[in-house]
Amino acid sequence: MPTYDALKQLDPDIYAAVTGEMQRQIEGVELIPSENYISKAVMETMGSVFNNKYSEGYPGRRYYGGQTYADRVESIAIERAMRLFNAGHANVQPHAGAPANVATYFALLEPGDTVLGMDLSHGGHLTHGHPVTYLTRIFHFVHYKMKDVQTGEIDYDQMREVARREKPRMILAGFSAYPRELDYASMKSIAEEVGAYAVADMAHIAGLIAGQAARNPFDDGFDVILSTTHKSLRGPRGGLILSREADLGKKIDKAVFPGFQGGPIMQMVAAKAVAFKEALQPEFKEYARQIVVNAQRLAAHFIDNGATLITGGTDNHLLLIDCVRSWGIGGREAEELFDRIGVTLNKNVIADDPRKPMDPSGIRLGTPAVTSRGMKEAEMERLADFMLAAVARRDDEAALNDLHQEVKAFCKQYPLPGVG
Ligand code: DSN
Repeated sequence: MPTYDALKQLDPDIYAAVTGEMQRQIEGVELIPSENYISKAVMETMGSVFNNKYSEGYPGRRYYGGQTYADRVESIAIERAMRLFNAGHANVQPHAGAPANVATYFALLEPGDTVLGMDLSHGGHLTHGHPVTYLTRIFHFVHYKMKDVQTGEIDYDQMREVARREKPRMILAGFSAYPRELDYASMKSIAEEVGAYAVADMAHIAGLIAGQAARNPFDDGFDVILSTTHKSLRGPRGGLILSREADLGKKIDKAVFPGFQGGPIMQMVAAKAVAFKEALQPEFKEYARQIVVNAQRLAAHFIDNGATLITGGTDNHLLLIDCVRSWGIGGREAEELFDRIGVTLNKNVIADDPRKPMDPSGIRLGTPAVTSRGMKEAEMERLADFMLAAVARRDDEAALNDLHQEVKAFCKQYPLPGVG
């Protein structure tokens, strides 16, 4: 386990917070579907001397000197990302997912252009055109929804009608809270008909695509894939933009730098390269497969015990539970209840939620992190049982304390990757 000796000596307050967080992660169950545990090699690279380097530009075309090693790591990261996703071009510099999305809009759109993306309460993301973002001051967003929340089916005929009427310049696939596989071929055909770019925001499922446990939108002709690197892909926090054609990549490079960002965060670029190497190994395929198997077992166990899941199950790494229908409590109450027993997840809106985002009807949970910890189907049932017991005994302080101790003891059997 890391000892953080220098930090302890210099700054006891931050040392206490870092070690406190480490302990929280060791003793708790992480079910937030966008979180994961990086390996020790990725963590070492993130803490490396590349932090000290400015590298505006791209390999072989930098504005400052001293780029021998920065060029090397960025070139390796680009080559590995392209190989992993079968892409014609990769930009590994976006600082995070939202900047990757914004830079792509700047690369491919003009102010006033229309984007057709998934509605937030049906699973989309803020950057797909929610009115709270500044993006809606620049671009015009229209949205599609599920036609049936029982199955999660999207109405592609309606999407085509909206596209014919609104003439979007970009059609966005992708989500942060949708448990089903999308029909990329239909979306691409709609995009082609109206002359739009087909762009997939795969931040949540990038690890599943890399591990071939989910479909790669490039196989259906998508133009661009956007991603983060820290979710199911299990790398450092950061963003990634891939394009099928190298030519589009030139526009994207210009938009990322100098269009939108300054210097790349080079220790993260290096750590992305390391994570991509891990994802290229045969065992990553098994990891990706197990994420989905675990999510499906978790879903089945909740359903068998009377819970209502949005779309009735999952094809990927995440589940959405309607807590009001399932247990007569709101999402915030459920999040706080599970926190009490050491199970971390997040409250989440459900489709056309009548409640407010800070106290919605649902919770969102997922399996990338627990799968990294080595848990399999039997452990998923155990986790669901802890949570169901907490719901049943939610007014019994002593029972919740006992459950918390049980969760801690359970977690000790599964060492935290990167930490031990
Ligand atoms: N915060 C990420 C998630 O949890 O889905 C998306 O930005």
